[in-house]
Amino acid sequence: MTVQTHDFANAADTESPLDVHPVAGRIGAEIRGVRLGGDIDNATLEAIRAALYRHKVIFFRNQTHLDDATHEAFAERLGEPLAHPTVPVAQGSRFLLELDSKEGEAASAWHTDITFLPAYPAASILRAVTIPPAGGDTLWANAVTAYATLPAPLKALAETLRAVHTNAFDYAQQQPQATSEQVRRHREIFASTAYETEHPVVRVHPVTGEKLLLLGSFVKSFVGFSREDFARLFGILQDHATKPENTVRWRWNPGDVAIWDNRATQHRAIADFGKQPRHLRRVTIAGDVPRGVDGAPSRVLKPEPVVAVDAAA
Ligand SMILES: O=C(O)CCC(=O)C(=O)O
Ligand SMILES: [Fe+2]
Repeated sequence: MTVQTHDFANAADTESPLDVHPVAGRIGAEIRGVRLGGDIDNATLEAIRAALYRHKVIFFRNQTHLDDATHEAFAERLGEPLAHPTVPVAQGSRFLLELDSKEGEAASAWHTDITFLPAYPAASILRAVTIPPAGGDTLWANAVTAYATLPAPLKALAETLRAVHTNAFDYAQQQPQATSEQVRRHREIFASTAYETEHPVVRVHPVTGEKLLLLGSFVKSFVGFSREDFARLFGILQDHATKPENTVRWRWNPGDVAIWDNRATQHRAIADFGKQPRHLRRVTIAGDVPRGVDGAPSRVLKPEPVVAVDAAA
């Protein structure tokens, strides 16, 4: 029997020196035979970077040798690590964000990390420490194919939109099951400084040149839209971006590492694991200020930028 191979968006790169196994049809690949760490050789690092841009999220099993220090050391090889702007780093670490579920909570709304900042992270590196025997998977969606599969009139409309992203949203409204302690933590830690940034809804990826949809749960409005019109149009675009066909789902084992192109994806946890322990640690890599299709950059709204006063004026 002849096996026919047909093109699909997420095919493996025949030129890659790595052992790459695409997971879903549009996004995600597992890479085997690599040991991550600060001592990784340059050729492997470059091949990892290429696989990251191609597959948008890449997975490595059995990285149980990693601890906080070697996780950070690997991140420093990939780029410039960036601590979370409001959540204190995990004890004893320089950049690590701890995601330790208490009472079953997890980041279960679709989002791109830290888009309330203008130069939000280019990539995130997430390491699984404790994973429930069942449940607690993570989903990623491809923001490039999300744009590419829109009908032409919606592409044209999306390219004209600007969205306001903020960390100071109503957590209790977004997570109606949240305990009062979780709501308090959101307000007093996550949103202790309110950040707001206006981004283009269609961003041009600075490395691949691909157009992509920049949305997710930090978006609170479209510039010039009423609440109602925003909610409907956001729903159309966001639902399109996160259709199952556009996603990959990862079943974690402790010691797994996922690295995603945080410019080209959204992701969310699946909070189906009750009160079983679930603990992961993340390092993010600094990004750049987005530009829309017209070349216009993103704009900081809060904290209010200090405008230099011209002494001569
Ligand atoms: O807990 C998860 O599965 C995802 C957490 C998350 O959003 C992140 O690490 O950025
Ligand atoms: Fe996240």
